[in-house]
Amino acid sequence: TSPNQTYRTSYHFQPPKNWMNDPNGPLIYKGIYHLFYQYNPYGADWGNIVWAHSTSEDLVNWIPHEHAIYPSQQSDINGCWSGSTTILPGDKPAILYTGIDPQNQQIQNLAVPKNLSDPYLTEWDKSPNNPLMAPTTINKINASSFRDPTTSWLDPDGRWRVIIGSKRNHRGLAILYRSKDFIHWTKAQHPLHSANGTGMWECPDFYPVSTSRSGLDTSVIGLGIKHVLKVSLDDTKHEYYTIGTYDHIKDIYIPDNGSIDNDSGLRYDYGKFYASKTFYDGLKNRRILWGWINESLPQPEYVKQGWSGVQAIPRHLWLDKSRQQLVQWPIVEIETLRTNRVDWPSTVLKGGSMLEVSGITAAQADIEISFEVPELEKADELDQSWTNPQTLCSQKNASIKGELGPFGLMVLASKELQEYTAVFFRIFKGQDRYVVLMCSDQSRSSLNQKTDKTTYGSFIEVDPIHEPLSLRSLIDHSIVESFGGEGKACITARVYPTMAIGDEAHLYAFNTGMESVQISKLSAWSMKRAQIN
Ligand code: DQQ
Repeated sequence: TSPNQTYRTSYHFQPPKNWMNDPNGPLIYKGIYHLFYQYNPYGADWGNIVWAHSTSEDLVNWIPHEHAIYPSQQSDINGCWSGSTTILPGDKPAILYTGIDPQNQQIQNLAVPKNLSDPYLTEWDKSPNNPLMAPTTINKINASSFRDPTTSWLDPDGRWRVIIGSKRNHRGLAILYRSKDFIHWTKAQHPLHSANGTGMWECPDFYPVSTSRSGLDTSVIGLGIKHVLKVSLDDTKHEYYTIGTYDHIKDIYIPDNGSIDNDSGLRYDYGKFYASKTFYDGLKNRRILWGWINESLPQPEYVKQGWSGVQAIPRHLWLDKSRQQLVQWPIVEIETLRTNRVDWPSTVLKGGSMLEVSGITAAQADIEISFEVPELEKADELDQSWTNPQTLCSQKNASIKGELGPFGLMVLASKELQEYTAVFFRIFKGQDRYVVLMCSDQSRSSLNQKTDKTTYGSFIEVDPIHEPLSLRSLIDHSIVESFGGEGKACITARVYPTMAIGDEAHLYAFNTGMESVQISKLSAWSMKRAQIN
């Protein structure tokens, strides 16, 4: 049966049908970008997992290939789970991935290209040495919590390092292995890092960053460089990262502030975004992030629909000048899909008003808007107890009037506003500064009772006295990917409107607050359809 097309995307990466989850082993080879992904060839729910494979010359348009890795030997007969690629000396890609063996143990395998002169890397040979890493009675690794090898890095001592996600009791672990030849791996005594109370660490990612937008290849160490450790928490399906220092002599990672295990942790995305992975793009000198946007439909519904899961638009990422967080921005190539540009002159958006952004296809659009707020001193006081931004966004949803805000965008909105997704800001007066909250409110996104309508939110490190408050949203039928403060906070939502579909979808700038705000800039575009698979 062919999948229901209503909510399929026009420029986000999807296979033609069936289940997709984690992005795997992204890389660039001989000028061609590769994306592998967790895929079920037989249905729209999770299972029978293989590495499906597509390639692209521009990260926008993709062609499909045969599955790169699928169950074929003892060491992966029950599934080919997530993993990463590493470019070995001589420009030789290598995949490390988790195989599920006949006893359903999680073990780590190696695969290398059959033919290095094929830029599409369509065929992969599994190592006769598989598995390279496995749980034993001596290493005491938990055989059902040992998966998702990272891209490896080479230290000055000439040995490769890789980390594997794991847990012991409720402590999340980044188990470290070392190897001289990429085949024989020895487990280090200590994990690279661990944290109590987090549960299983899935899909860890570990890489160097600097405040330059130029990215760093994974083995680079040195002055001015920080490291990022990201983990995906199986218990909550949220990802957290910290910024810190990698001590390559002691082989440990030390976060600068806080840790993964407290809930003030940093996230790439405060909405639906999971099992993400970065890679270094040596062609354009940048680090790129891929992440899976998981479903907001319940399982029987997405099975009925015939497809499930989308990849977020790849994001260029770097270290913010504060060195306290990352900044992310959709790859510049996505702008080649922009068409029908609409610009507004500077416009006052009065309290309690809304203005339609017309002239573009509102269900398939890219919009950038900036606000200036003249009367900051009028801001409501921030209550000391309002520490959780997501809770605050749910309590003060898009319909709750404040002094400054909510103001922002109503997207995928039906004409009479029976349905809308609201992405907006509120400004509060904190102890010694203004505090900006960014929310994505899905509570009215659909009349369909069955979809997950959780509201998301984040505080965002912008100073509204000195800089305009900017918001960019990528809208693609059932996806709203929003970037606040030039990429300082990102929120991705998965929505299933029943009325605001296709030409019936509208886009508005709105201000439900008491005070006026100024729209200092607004540019919006229809997005053309990309050629995807
Ligand atoms: N998905 C894979 C696992 C990984 C999980 C299985 C994260 O390797 O831990 O499909 O979504």
